[in-house]
Amino acid sequence: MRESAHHLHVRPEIIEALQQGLPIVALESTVIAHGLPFPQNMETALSLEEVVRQEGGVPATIGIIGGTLRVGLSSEEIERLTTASGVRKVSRRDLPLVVAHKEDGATTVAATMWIAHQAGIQAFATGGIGGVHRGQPFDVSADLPELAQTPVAVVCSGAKAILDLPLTLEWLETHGVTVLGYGTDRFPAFYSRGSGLPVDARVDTPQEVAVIFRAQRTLGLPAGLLVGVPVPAWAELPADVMETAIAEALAAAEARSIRGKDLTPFLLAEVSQRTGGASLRANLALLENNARVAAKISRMVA
Ligand code: PSU
Ligand code: MN
Repeated sequence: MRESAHHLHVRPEIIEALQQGLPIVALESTVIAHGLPFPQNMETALSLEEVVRQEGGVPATIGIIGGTLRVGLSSEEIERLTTASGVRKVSRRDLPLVVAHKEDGATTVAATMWIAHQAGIQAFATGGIGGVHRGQPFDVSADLPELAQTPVAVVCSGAKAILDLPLTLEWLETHGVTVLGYGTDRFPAFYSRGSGLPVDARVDTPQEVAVIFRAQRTLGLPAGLLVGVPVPAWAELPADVMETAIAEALAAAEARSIRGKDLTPFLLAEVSQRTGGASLRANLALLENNARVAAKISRMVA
């Protein structure tokens, strides 16, 4: 851990785990503050930590409280981020603002990766990464350049189908991010198990992921590793139901001129409403499953 990072506060349990080389899994807070409705967000945040523990890992939920970057949040702090209004969605460019203004913030995949790396954590579980937005090839999530420059293994169910998945994968290729399929050779499409687009390699065990992660480090490559885990089959949404809901959500966003950082949360909420909550069920199922897989991987890379 960098001594200079004095805006970083790491919980004692996690400092100890780092010192003893125990497996640690970082968890993000934007998905709980802005990606899921209350009270499921609070319940999910706590159950993801529990899942990591059941698999023998130490959970490190990351967020920002009063301008301090926190690695490991208490349940009171998690509650504060899930219930308070005006919690900023913090990606990399927002970090100096929340610190300077001593604000609360929920960290995206990009900001969570950066903070996890500052703390020395190598594995991270989330739902889906940001990507290139459909019809807006210049709206590229800061998650993508973060993956290109921060060496953390990110376990996710691909990128949300609200995004342009072919362009997202092209971007990752251009910038040297290795994309794995966990138990699949297709890139997962978040609510559905496959996008039909190929990954760079299929892996079937946490060991295989760890060997590739270590090879990246041996080579001195700066990039993170993207591990795509399909949503469990029982929670998957049929692609046509999904596509209809997404098309409607995109039209609603267009009609209301919703852009930039508000676009992802808006689309997620719209899609959830239009699928009668089935997309929310899928979202919760894949989050838990990804936390489990990330914990297994963390035991191999610790
Ligand atoms: N995936 C989800 N729900 C979310 C997000 C991803 O299932 O809420 C969040 C993540 O925190 C991700 C962010 O980093 O959306 C991407 O936002 P943007 O497209 O504005 O970069
Ligand atoms: Mn964006």
